[in-house]
Amino acid sequence: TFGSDGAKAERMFALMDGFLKNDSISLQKDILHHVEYTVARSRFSFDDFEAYQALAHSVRDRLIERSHDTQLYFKRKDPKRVYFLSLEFLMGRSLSNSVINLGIRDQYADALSQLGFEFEVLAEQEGDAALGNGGLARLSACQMDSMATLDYPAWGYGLRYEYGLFRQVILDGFQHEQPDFWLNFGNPWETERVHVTYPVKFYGVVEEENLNGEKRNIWTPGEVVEAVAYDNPIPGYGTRNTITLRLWAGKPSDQHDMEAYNTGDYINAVVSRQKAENISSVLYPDDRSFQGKELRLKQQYFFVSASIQDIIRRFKDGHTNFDEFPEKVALQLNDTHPSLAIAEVMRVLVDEENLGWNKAWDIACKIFSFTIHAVIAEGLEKIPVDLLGSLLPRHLQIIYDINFKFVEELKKRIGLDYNRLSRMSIVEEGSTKTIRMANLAIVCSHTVNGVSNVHSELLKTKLFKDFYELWPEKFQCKTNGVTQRRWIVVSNPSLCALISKWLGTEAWIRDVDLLTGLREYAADADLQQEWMMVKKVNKMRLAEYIEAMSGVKVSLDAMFDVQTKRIHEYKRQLLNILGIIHRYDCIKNMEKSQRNKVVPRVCIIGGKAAPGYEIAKKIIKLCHAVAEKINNDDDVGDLLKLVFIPDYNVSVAELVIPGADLSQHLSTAGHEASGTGSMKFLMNGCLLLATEDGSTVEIVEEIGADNLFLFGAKIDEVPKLREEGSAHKMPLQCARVLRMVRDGHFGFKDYFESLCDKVEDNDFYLLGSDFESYLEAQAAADKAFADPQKWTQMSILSTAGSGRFSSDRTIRDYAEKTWGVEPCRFPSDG
Ligand code: GL7
Ligand code: PLP
Repeated sequence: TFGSDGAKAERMFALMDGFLKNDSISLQKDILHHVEYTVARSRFSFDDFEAYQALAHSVRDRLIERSHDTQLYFKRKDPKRVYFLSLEFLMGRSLSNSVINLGIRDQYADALSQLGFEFEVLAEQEGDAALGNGGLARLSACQMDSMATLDYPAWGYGLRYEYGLFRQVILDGFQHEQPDFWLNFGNPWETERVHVTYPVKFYGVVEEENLNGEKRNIWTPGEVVEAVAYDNPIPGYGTRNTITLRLWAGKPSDQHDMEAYNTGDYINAVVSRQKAENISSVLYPDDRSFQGKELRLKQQYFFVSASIQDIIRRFKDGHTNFDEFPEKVALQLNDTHPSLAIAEVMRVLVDEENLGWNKAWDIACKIFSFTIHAVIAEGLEKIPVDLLGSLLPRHLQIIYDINFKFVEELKKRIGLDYNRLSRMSIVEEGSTKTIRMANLAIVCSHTVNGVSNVHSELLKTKLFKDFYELWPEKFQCKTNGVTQRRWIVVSNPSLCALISKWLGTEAWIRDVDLLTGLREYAADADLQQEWMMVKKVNKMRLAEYIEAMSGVKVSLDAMFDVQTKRIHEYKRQLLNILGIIHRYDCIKNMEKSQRNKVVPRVCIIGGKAAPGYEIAKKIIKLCHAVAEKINNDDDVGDLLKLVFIPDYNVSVAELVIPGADLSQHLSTAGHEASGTGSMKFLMNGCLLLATEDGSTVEIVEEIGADNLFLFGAKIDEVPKLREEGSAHKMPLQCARVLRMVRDGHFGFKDYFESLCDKVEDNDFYLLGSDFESYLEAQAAADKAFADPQKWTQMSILSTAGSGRFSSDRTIRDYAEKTWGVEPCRFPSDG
């Protein structure tokens, strides 16, 4: 390193603009070098996939160089760092995003064309890194991009699953799950750090020992697994800073079970060693509810323990006094999944660093902050005490101790209100005693936040009211955001160029508030013309994809109406499908002469259902059954098409979102904590048809209710409507479409019966009561679409108002108000 010669180091940093050159000849040589020596193919003969691999390795070299510089710089400046702990990261592809953030996309495209390849074609060779389920996981990825771009000294920590989110395959309209063994052909972006490994302990016993008059708890584990680091570089845009997403994989430890070898059971010992790798092998594909499964708990602790060991090692490299720990470390808990980190930090500080309980607790309370992504209590993790006690006996003791002290303190503050005490307790008594992970996280964190204004209010007034009343100062709101780098610059290059042209600058890519500058041109006929052209090009791209996937030819003049997201009852894809059946029914019953008034639509639905979520799977089947009927009805032709896009993931989203005219966000009010898909559609000039839920409420504030189509019950109306239950009348149109399904109009009538029952019996998600209002909003959308100028103006205003929903804004807010970290920018322009 640079030692004590600060001036020399300063000079080094100023001089260095990287060892690798980015001119076309250097890039060509680098790519060919990797073809020959990394991919091990002849440089005179290699195919697209091999070219992609070599290209990726040459980009990786540049990323590594920058990430070394960044880390050395951080080390020298020693700023407070933020560690973002998340069990899920939905990164998607890395190639295009990396070269764009590095600012060398055009140079690479040029170099490749000299070699006879096309950048776009090679980019299509890359598979998705899908180490997460949906919105929560994609949010982590967007936030990493913003942390890098805004020069924050940040690290991401997670798990390197060998099987990412399952691939969705549709057979006869039914969802089937196939494993996503995404590492099959290697992963050119990651670097295995064979020297960055930590032992992670499980099971065993805890014994109290008396050491020189002091009591100490000694945990003797029954199993030890080694965690190995895999580093993934995250380049910032317009900066040389490149931060790291460190993912842990399990490997057998030498300490694993020497006993078994010694007793001579060699084969079983080897087989059992292999089990260590299972910890990080598969991502849990359910984004609805947690399951008290041992493997899941093991995954949580495994990644938490390795991360905390790594963080403490980095701190100790330069610091000896733990009093400084909170000045150097902020730990962000992304949902409750990593909240065992609290017990782990306490264990390390008390048992290994011997700081004493009070001092350790004081430190822990200064470093943790906690984001809640759930809306309802049932979504919160509760870990059975028996399970926790057997897997992590010392942690259970620590959690009991935290709870004991918390409850004692609480009694002093609120008296002996036993109902409230039992609601707030970290330990839930009951037939199965459980640990409430959210309560643990709230008790220890200095800041707790929701992910939209309405969600943050709900946390204060409903879900965690007791805690809010105790500690109002802890509760904050951090409305989610998405990165405009991936969601405009990478995925919609034509729109990107158009925006830059009209704003006269590319500065909005780092300073997204500049997008508001588009407002003054929203009615400009020239901009509108160019805007429509861009949309058309993107629709063409999407139409080709649809035809390739489903064989359905769609008209570019039709409104492309999209609902893509995980399939959930609360997201109400069923409402969408019932609306489509209604539309079909209306067209069929219309005089032929009237049909020219119908606004043609291509309805696009996509999303995965959790493998065990029967109702969600039926919704997918219903969508296919209805599509089959409509798409083969020549009488309806281009007036209505319905397509299901299989295997919705980040790459598919990058294709679908820019090509959408309208996008639907139909959650029953009060159920979507935020929603982030809507923000991506908004940025891409797509109009929203939505309920006033989650972040939509803020989108309305930003773009005005005139520029989108709102419908449905509001959050505070929902409880009353539910109480009225079946007493409220099902609207006739809704009853009619349900009848069509029940009568077997789309086949499979027995199979769909339970779907219809759900709506007609208790209608928890209020499809019936929102149906008319939904149809009205749809009619308003048709009317607006029939007026291209008006529609285009609304579209421009949507993009212009999307700046507030950039993850740059979210991350700056976390950094300033929650983490207390400051930018630490490598002294160069990138
Ligand atoms: C979620 C919320 O459901 C979603 O509304 C939110 O946008 C997202 C990111 O904050 O978090 N919570 C959750 O468990 N998943 C989500 O997508 C899977
Ligand atoms: N899945 C993928 C692949 C996404 O890109 C997104 C976008 O945010 C989501 C899920 C979340 O969508 P929504 O917020 O609409 O649920």
